[in-house]
Formats: sequence, structure tokens, C-alpha cells
Amino acid sequence: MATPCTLFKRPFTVCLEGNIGSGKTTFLSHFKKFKNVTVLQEPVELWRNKAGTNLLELMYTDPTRYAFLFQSYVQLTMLKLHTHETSFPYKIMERSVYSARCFIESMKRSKTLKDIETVILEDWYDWCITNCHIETDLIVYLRTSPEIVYQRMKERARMEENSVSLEYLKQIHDIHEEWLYHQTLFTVPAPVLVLDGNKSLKEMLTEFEHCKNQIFKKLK
Ligand code: DGT
Repeated sequence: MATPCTLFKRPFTVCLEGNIGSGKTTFLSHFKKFKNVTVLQEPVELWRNKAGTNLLELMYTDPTRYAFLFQSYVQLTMLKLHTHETSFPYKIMERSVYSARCFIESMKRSKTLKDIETVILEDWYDWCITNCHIETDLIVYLRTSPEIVYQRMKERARMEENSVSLEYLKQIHDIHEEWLYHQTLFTVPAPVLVLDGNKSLKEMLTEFEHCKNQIFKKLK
């Protein structure tokens, strides 16, 4: 007789990546209409209220003090998404433990994290990707210009992001580019589908329709 373990088959897993404000949430919402797909949004609300504490705000207001704490919680919440079991055959996630690694890289370059804090976070990361079941089948990269996402971020006016500068967005952009476009930074865990995230919402809907078949043909 089959055990629950043998009945559970790993879903085809897609991670949606891109800079802050690149349109991931909008893009993801279009997957919700498909049957058989589990859509997992980034746990940003958990970061804004962990036992009554807004960790996202702390990280932005006092990064030297709180970046390590924040990254450590981001890694945990991302791992929970990766290991979230579903009976649906397909799973689409907003960001991943891999993109959390991009933010660690940014904080390493800006020296926001102490060397030893970076070492510990990278140790955790290496251990997780080797020992946890976080296999990924496809990465969709919403490629944007930093100036455009800066404008969008200003317009949506998320309170915690008041202090986020264009310079910071450029650095996050460069790291995503090195990782997913030039593929020179750290391991890319799956094939990458690059989409133009600079388009307006209306144009993005068309872009989505175009790429839907590309994504879903891999899902058959
Ligand atoms: P979207 O839908 O493309 O506009 O996506 P956003 O901007 O709602 O979501 P995301 O993940 O790009 O960023 C949400 C906020 O959380 C933003 O202020 C950046 C921050 N964030 C996300 N992941 C990390 C991380 O691993 N480390 C740090 N320091 N910040 C992060």
C-alpha cells in the first residue's frame, strides 16, 4: 500500500524574481486563476508584524543593528514557502531563499552586515540549499530599470520604504543582473525566463499572456 510519502509528488516549482517594485505581486495575481496552481506570496506581512514588531521597519531605520535579525527571519519564512506542501502539481512563489541571498550580498558590499554576520548567514544558506528540499524548476525574472521601480515605489508609498534610495535600488538591480542575467554571481538553481518588467500594467497583461504558454508548457 502506498504511504503518504510516496503519494506526495514534488510540485513543479516556479520562483518569481525581480527588484523591489518590479511588479511581482501584480504578475503573481494572474496565476491565481489557474486551477492546479498553488500561488505563494511573499510573507511581507509577517515581516511587518512578528509578535507585534515591525522587522521590515527596523531593518530600514537601523540596518546596522537589525539587518542580521531581519535576514535571518526572511530566510526562515522563505524556507517555509519552499517546503510548503501542496497536492496541486504546480507551485509559484514570490521570491525565494535565493533572492534573500541577493540582499545578503548587497549588505555585504555596503558593509551593513559585519563580516561574521555575513559568514553565518551564508553558512545557513549553504546548509539549506544542500539539505532542505527546495528544488526549483523555473525562475521568472522580471527585469526592470532602477529608475522605473524607484518611481513605482514612490507612488505606492509603503511607509517602511521612505528611506529607500535610487542608489540602493541600483545595487539590488545590479546583483539580480549578475545573478540571473549574466549568471556570474552565485549558482542559478533553474532555467531563467527573462521578462520585460518596465512595461505598464496593461502591457504587462499582454506580456503575461505571451509568456503564459512558455511557462505552462513546462508545467504539462
Ligand atoms: P513587487 O510586487 O515586485 O512590487 O514586489 P515588492 O516590492 O512588494 O516585494 P519585494 O520582495 O521586492 O520587497 C518587499 C520589501 O521587502 C521591500 O522593501 C524589499 C524588502 N525585502 C524583500 N526581501 C528582502 C530581503 O531578503 N532582505 C531585505 N533587506 N529586504 C528584503
